[in-house]
Amino acid sequence: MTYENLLVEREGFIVKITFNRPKTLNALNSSTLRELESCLTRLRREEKDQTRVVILTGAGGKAFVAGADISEMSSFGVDDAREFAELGHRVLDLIAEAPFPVIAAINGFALGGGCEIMLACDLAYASDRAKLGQPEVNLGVIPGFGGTQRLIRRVGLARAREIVYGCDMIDAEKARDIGLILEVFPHDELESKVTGIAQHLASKAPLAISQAKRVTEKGYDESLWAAHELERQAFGLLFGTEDQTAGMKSFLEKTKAEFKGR
Ligand code: DAK
Repeated sequence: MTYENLLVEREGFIVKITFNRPKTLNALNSSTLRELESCLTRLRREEKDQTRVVILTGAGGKAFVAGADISEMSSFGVDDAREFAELGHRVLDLIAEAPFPVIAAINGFALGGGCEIMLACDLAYASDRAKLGQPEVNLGVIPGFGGTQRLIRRVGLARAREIVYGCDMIDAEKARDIGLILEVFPHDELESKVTGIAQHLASKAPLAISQAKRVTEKGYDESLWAAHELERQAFGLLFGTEDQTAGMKSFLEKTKAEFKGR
């Protein structure tokens, strides 16, 4: 897969997607979003069996993604803005609903749409140089890629309002303390730490992870009863997989299971 604005590299079951517009601090234009849509769709369809974990990061060492591309957005009318928002929502839903975990490696600025991409990922880790935030109100708009709603769910209503109203940048340690990201690593170690986490997840039963992701994602907005029903269905379904047989057999025989994703 080759793209103009993304670098896509595969190592075994792990795919690293790097936003690659360093001159604009990896700002998200429509063409980058369309490329990400096409890349994620391909990983979910044609490369489903080979893909267990995806890592998202930014090129240039200074930014993950510094937001939606303001030069492109500045000329939008109402219809363009709506179309752009729909594209952004589609792409972020592809991340949130992917059958594999997506990890954000925040190696610099993650602002506006960049922070929203991170919020759609399963796990987020940051370098000690990262700065996060939702500065859209400074531009006379609000987060447009689902950020307001995902932010509330991540850090709570009051904290989300403080972040969106105030537009202030949050450093990595504060982001960790308020639950926006999981861990902070020294800048030069971020890549190897995140790769280690991805390898750890890639060794687990992929269909079980996929169901755990689906049930936690969908169940979050359901009633407790409906969410428990989703869990019961997924639990039952997994007993029809080779991985369940292999996992339990390996436990009883005190060996390490090799999961096939079947
Ligand atoms: N868009 C376009 N270009 C950007 C950019 C961005 N978001 N961020 C940085 N750049 C460009 C700069 O213009 C500059 O380009 P040149 O001047 O060199 O040509 C280059 O990247 C380097 O940036 P700086 O020179 O500014 O670098 P500094 O280190 O001094 O500052 C910074 C870094 C990240 C603090 C600063 O660049 C900055 O404040 N950037 C903008 C951050 C921001 O406001 N991000 C949020 C964007 S708004 C919606 C859909 C989506 C959204 C909203 C609504 N609907 C459809 C309803 C989402 C909105 C956003 O994400």
